[in-house]
This record gives sequence, structure tokens and C-alpha cells, in this order.
Amino acid sequence: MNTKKFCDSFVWGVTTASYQIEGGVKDGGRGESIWDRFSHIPGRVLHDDHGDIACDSYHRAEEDVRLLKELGVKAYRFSIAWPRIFPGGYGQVSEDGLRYYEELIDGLLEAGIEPYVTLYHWDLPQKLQDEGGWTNRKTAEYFCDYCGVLFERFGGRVRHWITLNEPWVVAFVGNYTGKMAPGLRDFSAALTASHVQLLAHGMAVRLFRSMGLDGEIGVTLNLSPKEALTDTPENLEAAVRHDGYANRWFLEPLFVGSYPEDMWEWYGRQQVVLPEICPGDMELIRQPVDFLGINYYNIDYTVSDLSVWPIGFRTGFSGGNPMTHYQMPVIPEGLKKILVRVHNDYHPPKIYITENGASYQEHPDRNGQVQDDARIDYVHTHLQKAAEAVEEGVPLAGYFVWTLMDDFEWNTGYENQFGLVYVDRKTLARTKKKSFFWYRQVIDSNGAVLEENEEHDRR
Ligand code: IFM
Repeated sequence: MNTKKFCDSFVWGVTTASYQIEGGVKDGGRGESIWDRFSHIPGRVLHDDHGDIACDSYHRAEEDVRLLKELGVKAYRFSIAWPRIFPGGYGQVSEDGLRYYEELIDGLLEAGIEPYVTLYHWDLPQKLQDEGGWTNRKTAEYFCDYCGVLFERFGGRVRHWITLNEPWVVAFVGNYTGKMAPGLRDFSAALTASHVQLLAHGMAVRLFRSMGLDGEIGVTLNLSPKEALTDTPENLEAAVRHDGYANRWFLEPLFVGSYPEDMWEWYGRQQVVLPEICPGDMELIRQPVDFLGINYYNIDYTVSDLSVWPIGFRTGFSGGNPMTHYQMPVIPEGLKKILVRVHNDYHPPKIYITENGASYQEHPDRNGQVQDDARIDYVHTHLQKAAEAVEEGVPLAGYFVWTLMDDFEWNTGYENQFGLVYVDRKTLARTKKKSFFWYRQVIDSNGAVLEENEEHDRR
């Protein structure tokens, strides 16, 4: 592997999200979000955990910036909680909310860390959900108003904006499987929620351009290869459908300007209500972006199963791969595959890996150290594959580990620990894990250490 392929300007970073770390859900006049509501419904989140306190980053922002500085990251990707800025989703802007992020942004800049701001990472104001959430086209307009306030206030200081994080999860896990907020089970609603999110993205990009702001804007998708579990004709066909359902349903509107024909036809045959496309929608969605963010965790293996309406497949268990605590198979090759494929098929001008990481459960040992070698292996092997993708011409500009610290992992509560930093759930004290120090070396050496410690020191 030639890690020189990580150019000098390669952006090494780490990612978090507001609801997963901030806590302080009633502070600074913050309004209720769909995750506050959902996580307090008994049985919706493992152990009935919630993000009321989370990592308390709302009150510990300075400490967290110090951690980031010590980690040596060039960039910190975090999200802004919409209900902190517009407690009611629209209308009155909260100066307290703006000030919280302003202090964070200024603190990062002082520490020499570039803020990468995600505008929407799942904490929709509950008020908007009450009005239809992402199935209501008005939500896209409110999103654009919210972005306008942030562009106005932070434009210039923030030079990297990500409109949406993983709109597939928002649409389908929130509205079809119901495993995440708002917890609905309506496939047609999920399709509309994807369209309205894409509209919101397009409106925000258009607004950003019209304001002539310095910097770049893009969107983050969770993408992964969808492969047939076994090579039967049915499974192979289902894998193409799985790819259409999860990957192409977003990639094609964004980069081609239309929904994938095979999926549109398939859903039509399944009697699903398709989203209403108004004149101009697809042009708006296809606004050129400056980059695509890709969140990669694993390959999904597909089994045809026509009893699963309306998608006609399920995800199968491959066996043979190591598993994370979240039961995600560890398949670094999948990262290279998705990077190369997206580059070849859709040609985004630039790609960031905006999330990649693994959950394992480790606790401080008798010496107070957290020996998370499995996480080091995970990041190491994925970075090797990222470097190979760069060698194949992928315009990869940066890599962000998910995540800085153990946090609220949505419907699995605090069970899945993805952090480079361990957070004691009682005291909320932060302990740097072994991976923290290892990643710092990766950053310091601009990736060169990946070659040196192929068989890295496990002691
Ligand atoms: O924690 C999430 C994050 O919010 C979105 N991407 C996947 C992560 C791990 O599950």
C-alpha cells in the first residue's frame, strides 16, 4: 500500500451528532425533537435509554474541543440541532441556540480545527413532525429557512456544510421499519420522506450558492455494496433491487436527476403510492454539489424473499466475517468497492468518508486503560482499502472516524460503543482509548504509520 496517496491536504477528522452527545435537551430554550419524544416511549430504545444527558457535551464543549485538539484532527464533523435554533421548527429563532454553536465553532477555529457542519442529523423538531414531518413539503422550506439562518450567522467561519446525514435511514428506518424516530410503518410515507429530504437538500444548496458564501456544500449518504448471499438468479436480482432501494434511490436523483426506473416500476407494481414529483423538483435535487460524503460500515448480503412487502428481499447472514458488537460484519473490501463504484458511476467531484468505525464493548482495565485493539484493526484495515481506492483514482479528500466518544446509539441506546474515547455512564468522565492514541499517530504521519505498523503493536 502506498499511503503517499493520502495527499498533504487530506482531511483527517472525527464525527459526532447533536442528539447523540449533547444532552441538555431543555437548556437554552431548546425545543422538543422527534428523538426526545420517541426515546421516551417505553420499549422503543434498548433499556429505555434516551439522550436527555447523553455525553453532556452541551455543558462540556470546551473539554471536548480540548480532546479534539489532543487527538490532532484537522476537522470535526458535528451536527446542529434544529430545535436549538428553531425550538418550534420555524418562526422564532433562539439566540441561545445560535450562541452555543457559535462558541463551539469559535473554539474549534482557535484550536486550528475546521468545523464540518451537518445541518440535519435526525433531530427534527417535534412540532414539524406533528405537521407531517418529512412527508410534508413545507418541511423542506422550513429546513431551507433554518439553513439560511446558519449560513448567515456562521458563513465564512464554517466553510464545509453537509445538508443531510443518511436520508435513507431517516426515510425508511424512521417511516417504514419504524425502528427509529418518528417510528412509523408506512412505506409510501418513507418514499415521500426521501423525496422531501432531497428537495430540502436541493433548496439548501441553491440558497448557499445564491448567498455567494465561501466554502463547500454536499450531502452524506450511507452507502454499501449489496451482494447476493448465494448466487441464485433470485438472490442476484434481489441484490440489484436492494441496491436500488438503499443506494441508487438517493444517488440517482442527486447525480442523474431521476429516480431509478427499475425501482419506480417495482414499487408501482407493489401498489405503493409513489412520491409526487412537481415540475422543477428533479432539477432542484440535482444541484451540483462540491462533494459527496459516504458513511460506510459493512456490505449487506441479500436474500430474495417476496413475502417481505414491498421490497421483496431480506438481509442475510454471511458468516465467515468477524462481527462488531452491533453485529455488523467487518468487511473492509466493501469500502473500496463502494468508493470505486460511486466514483465510476456518478463522478462526484470529491468524496469524503464522513463516517466509518466500529462498536465494541471495552471498559477501562485495572490501570485505567481501554485496550480497544479490535477498533484499531477496523480503522486500520478500512484505511488501507481507502488508500487502494485513491490509487485507483477515487478523489478521496478526507476520512472521519465514527465517533469521538461513546454516545447514544439511537435505538440501541448506550449499548454500542463506537468511541475513540470511553465515557463513564455514571460520571460522564472521558477516558482516551488506545485507538485515540493510535489514530493520533495516523494523523501525525498523514497515514504513513499504516504502512509501518501493518502488524501493529498489540501490547
Ligand atoms: O451512530 C450512527 C450515526 O448517527 C449515523 N451513522 C451510523 C452510526 C453508527 O450506527
